[in-house]
Amino acid sequence: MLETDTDVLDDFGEAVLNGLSLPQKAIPARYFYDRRGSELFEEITRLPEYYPTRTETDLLRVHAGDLARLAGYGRTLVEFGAGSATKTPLLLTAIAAPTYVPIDISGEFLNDSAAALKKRYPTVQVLPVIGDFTKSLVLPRFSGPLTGFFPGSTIGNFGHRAATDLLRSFRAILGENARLVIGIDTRKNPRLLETAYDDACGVTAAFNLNLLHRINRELGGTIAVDAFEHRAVWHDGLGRIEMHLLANMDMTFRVAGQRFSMRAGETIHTENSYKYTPEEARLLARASGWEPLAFWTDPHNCFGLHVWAA
Ligand code: AVJ
Repeated sequence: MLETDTDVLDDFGEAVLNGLSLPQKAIPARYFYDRRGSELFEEITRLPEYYPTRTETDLLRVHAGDLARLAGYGRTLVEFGAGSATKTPLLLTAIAAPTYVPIDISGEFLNDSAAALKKRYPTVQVLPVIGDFTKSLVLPRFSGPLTGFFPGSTIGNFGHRAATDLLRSFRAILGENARLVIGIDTRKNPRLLETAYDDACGVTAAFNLNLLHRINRELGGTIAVDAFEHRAVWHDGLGRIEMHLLANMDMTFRVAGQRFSMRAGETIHTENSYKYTPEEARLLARASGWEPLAFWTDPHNCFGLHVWAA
């Protein structure tokens, strides 16, 4: 019988085999973002139901003057992630950053977006760093204090303990007198949250189900994707939206030579997206060694833009 050699499995393969072996099956959310997944996420950010992207973008625009005063004018800007074509330029211009340092795990994605930015802002020095900012990471030396940028409520994908550890490590990476501009999604009416994560056009469903296609494609999976449904549920006690893939029949399948079975009604947990009240966000700052400096929100209190000081 042909068995896939577990030794040759990459990070993704290992995470999937481990995750499918848990009593509550679970796969970390960072594996959504293959090429197709990244395209689908782009589409999500333009959905009427998905308020975070446009709300945060508006906040960056409206508070450009405040950012210039509070977020470190003329400093090197370090972004945790490859950067968004609309949000990054807004902060870069607001603080008149001479140098931009995007950090991302995907070299391909990073170089594409760095090249695009260089073209639009020829006077900004762009120094991409390929690396995993959830692991230990050292930046080249820069003169003067740094400003970090962590938009999109990406922090919401981390549990409270992991979020605190991550923000603490950002502080260590950025060094003395740093600032952090961070977007954090707000706790709100569960119906609004569930709609934002289960849109009428089914784009978020396609984004979630793409993970199964990715497993089939990259890990020789035999999963019947049609036998799964997208679910988004708000968990009030934990303050998070959970995304799941729900099996609608009993089934067995193989991944990388290993056999798995699922019962009808059983799920694979694919994402947590934690939400914070403004007070909880400030507690998160202090718990990870940052001092909250400023907080702005939209008229509906949908999304929070924070500036913290080291
Ligand atoms: C990119 C992690 C911030 O949690 O809102 C969007 C990802 N998942 N729709 C989020 C996502 C479903 C998004 N983050």
